[in-house]
Amino acid sequence: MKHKLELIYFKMRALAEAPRLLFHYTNIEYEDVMSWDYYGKDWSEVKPNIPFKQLPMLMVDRKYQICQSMAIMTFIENLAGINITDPILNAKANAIMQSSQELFMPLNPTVNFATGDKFIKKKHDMIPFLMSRFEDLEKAIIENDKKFFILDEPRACDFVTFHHLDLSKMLDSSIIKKFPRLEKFLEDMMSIENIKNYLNKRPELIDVSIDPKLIIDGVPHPTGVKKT
Ligand SMILES: N[C@@H](CCC(=O)N[C@@H](CS)C(=O)NCC(=O)O)C(=O)O
Repeated sequence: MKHKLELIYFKMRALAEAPRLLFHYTNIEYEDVMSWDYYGKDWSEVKPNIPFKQLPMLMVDRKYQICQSMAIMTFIENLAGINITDPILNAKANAIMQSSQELFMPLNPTVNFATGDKFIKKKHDMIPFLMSRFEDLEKAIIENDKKFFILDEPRACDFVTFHHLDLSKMLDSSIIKKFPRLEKFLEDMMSIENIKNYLNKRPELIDVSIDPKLIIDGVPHPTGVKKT
């Protein structure tokens, strides 16, 4: 059964990115909609009525509200019929997905919003955590001995990991270079045709650490939760 799928979010490259990548990989049609366009109101008015008061949220058939980006990922995998059914592999995949998702804070807000000295301090403070988590991820992908983290084809955990590793390059491009197996993983993900196409056409994130903006339909917009 085909569903109407609307992914509601803001102007930032953060938690909607893995769902977008997975939608493109699985060729599932969906629409990206900004919160203010969907609701016709400012986020401050919308927030109290959203199930967990945050976005992204996937609206299914204008009826079901799926919050929490990891729940959205699992839902897309199930819709596409690519969910990992082996309980051990499924648990391993979830551990990878959760461990990568923990990179969200403070990596994503820093890249999308921090500027000047605040950016420098936040970056400096988070580097030990990033190094340690990247080390764990590199070890996991080497031990599993497949092309991607669990299988020879990517699954939800790979798209979540891809997003955070890819974003880390905008914080400091030298970190990922210390992890050759993770760099190879990024290359393998980027060479998947649908992913390559999506990455080439997605809004570009510019002026990180100075005055971050997303270029949407050719127009630079400051990152954030407000209509511009
Ligand atoms: N655990 C949630 C976190 C969602 C989250 O932090 N959303 C942020 C944007 S990335 C948000 O809604 N910010 C606006 C607000 O909290 O009012 C998830 O994975 O979806």
